[in-house]
Amino acid sequence: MKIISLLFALAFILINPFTLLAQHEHHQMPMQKKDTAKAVTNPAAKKSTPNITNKAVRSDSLTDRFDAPNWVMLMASRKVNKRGLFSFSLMLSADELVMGENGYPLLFQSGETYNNKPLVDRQHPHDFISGLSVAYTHMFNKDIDLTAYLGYPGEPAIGPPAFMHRISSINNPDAPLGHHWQDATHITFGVATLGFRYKIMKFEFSNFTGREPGEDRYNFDKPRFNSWAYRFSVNPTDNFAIQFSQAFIKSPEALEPEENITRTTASVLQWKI
Ligand SMILES: [Cu+2]
Repeated sequence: MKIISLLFALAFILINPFTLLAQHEHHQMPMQKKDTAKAVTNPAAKKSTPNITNKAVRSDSLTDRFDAPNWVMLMASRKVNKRGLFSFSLMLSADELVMGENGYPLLFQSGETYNNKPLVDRQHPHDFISGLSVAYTHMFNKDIDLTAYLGYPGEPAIGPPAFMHRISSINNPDAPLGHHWQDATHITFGVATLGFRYKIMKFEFSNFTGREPGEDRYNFDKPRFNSWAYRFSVNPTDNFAIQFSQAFIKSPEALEPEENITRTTASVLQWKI
């Protein structure tokens, strides 16, 4: 296949020494020690103080405190006849290689597991192959086109673009705290989406695998195609994107396989560079 345009959308490894430093200072703060001492000497406080700390975050191991989320994305597209566009995308992440199997420290973050326990105050590493997809768009006229998309893994039509594709991640590559609830579906092993665009509006419908990626970040999880989603978006100007979406996700969490989730999201993105 002749690739006529090859685009590196994001190609960086971001190491954030300030986060490391902040974690370190926090750990060393004398105030912290004083508070802990108080809590221990006052039995009432001891009983009522919930354990909101995460051992892993406060551990002295340097690897547990290392924060360097990273990803690289490759996109290629090719015109097919006069009205078609074929595109391919690949997204790779060396999160696990760089930061280990339990990801990086992120206060109040949750989502996915490490050694079959929920991750708390940490962001899980992303899969080595975080995206591998093909899409075909057929233009009927300048106002109307139809897109078919297949991803393994890929991103179903739920929510705003995942945080790593948002412009805000250029300055802050750490996952936002809403990641697990809002756009965690961006790595889904098995997605098929149909999208219909009319002028500035787009309607998409996805069939996908509900289960989130497993702890093995180097494999391809089993495709199940047991969940559904739709998204309605409007892009009124070049720097405004509005969407409303709903997803019916079957058994997303490995630790709570009986639970299904209906996720409803609405977002407005505005950017300026
Ligand atoms: Cu993610």
